[in-house]
Amino acid sequence: MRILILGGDGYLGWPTAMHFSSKGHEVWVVDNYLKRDLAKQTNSEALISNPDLDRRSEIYELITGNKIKVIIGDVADYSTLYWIFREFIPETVIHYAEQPAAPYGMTDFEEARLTLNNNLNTTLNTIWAVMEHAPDCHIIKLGTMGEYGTPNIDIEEGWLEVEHKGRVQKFLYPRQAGSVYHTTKIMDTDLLWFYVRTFGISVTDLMQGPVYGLITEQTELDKRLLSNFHYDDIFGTVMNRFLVQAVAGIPLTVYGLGGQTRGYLDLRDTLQCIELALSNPAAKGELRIMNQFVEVFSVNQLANRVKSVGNQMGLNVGIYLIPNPRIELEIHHYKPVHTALLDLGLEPHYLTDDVIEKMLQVIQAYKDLIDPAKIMPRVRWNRE
Ligand code: USQ
Repeated sequence: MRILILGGDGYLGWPTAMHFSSKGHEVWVVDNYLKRDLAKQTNSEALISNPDLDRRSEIYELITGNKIKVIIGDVADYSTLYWIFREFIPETVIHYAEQPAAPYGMTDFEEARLTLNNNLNTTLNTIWAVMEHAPDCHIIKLGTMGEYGTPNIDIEEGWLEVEHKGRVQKFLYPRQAGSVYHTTKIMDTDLLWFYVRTFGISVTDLMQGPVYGLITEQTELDKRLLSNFHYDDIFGTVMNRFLVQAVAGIPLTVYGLGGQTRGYLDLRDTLQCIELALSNPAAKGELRIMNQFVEVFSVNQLANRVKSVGNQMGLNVGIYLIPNPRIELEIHHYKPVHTALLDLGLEPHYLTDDVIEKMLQVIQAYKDLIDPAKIMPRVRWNRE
């Protein structure tokens, strides 16, 4: 299959590219290094400095014999995406080309505007490139569980049937995000839904929870193929941050009461879920929404798991409850449905003690690269 990956340099994009290329698909990746640039500007560089995409693709080809074609370009610029689609005519496009960090978008006005402009333009451009040059192409779009927020009712998988004054209709599940970044994902879903119901394109929108981990089958081939793993307060997700803090001997930074609950998944399961979506495409005129996570944990539960495994390994792991830099519920109901991907055949990797231990061991090799200045939160939702 011809697979186009937008945002191919990212934490998820690069492992996805190697995964599909290793299965014999023809893979092109596009990226403009936006995330690398923002990370540099904010002193939030990844733990392991990765070679650029051209170099990573060369290394990958030398080791495996498989090719990944790299295009350095901005998906938010339609003329770039237009020629790529005209030339490649992808059968599936996987859209990761977004500013992915909630704290970054909450920094100030310019950061909010960049997040909004980039994320909505990349989505609109993808939709139009498909409609104009590859109308049969299936769009797989990475959304977020954060679109739903933390409502006081169970979270359904994308849609909710509403009965009102004796009549019934299915609507997008009500969404109320906790950051401008998460709000752009809601807007993306609305845009996709408009073009699906009006022009009949085929879309899978994956509501993903926070991802952890840095190991996939292909990253094991050579350490230069590792994903760009962040542990900073801006681009790092909570579990990855806790793993690095445990190795560095810094108490785990639980925000507020630590009852914030989310659905988590292993990086390897992101690849599995994307593959399941790709092999079982949405129909034309269908917006298929699937909740993409494996297990539900509170921040306190994650911290306690890392502490317990870390201490068994001889690390000295403490937990530090710090004032929450975000505005979010710290104790709340959280019961999201997540059966669609399991029904398609997802075989989850669970967060066992062995998995935590293996991740800590990998990170221990990079202990000297950990910069403690990147740990404490620098962005606050409350601007006072
Ligand atoms: N948290 C801590 N301590 C930390 C970091 C985070 O207690 O040191 C808490 C946060 O306050 C939050 C929870 O952990 O309640 C998750 O935070 P996160 O930074 O791991 O995740 P989030 O900002 O929501 O964003 C991440 C990805 C984003 C993706 C999202 C899925 O950056 O791209 O969309 O996870 S979800 O959280 O389900 O919306």
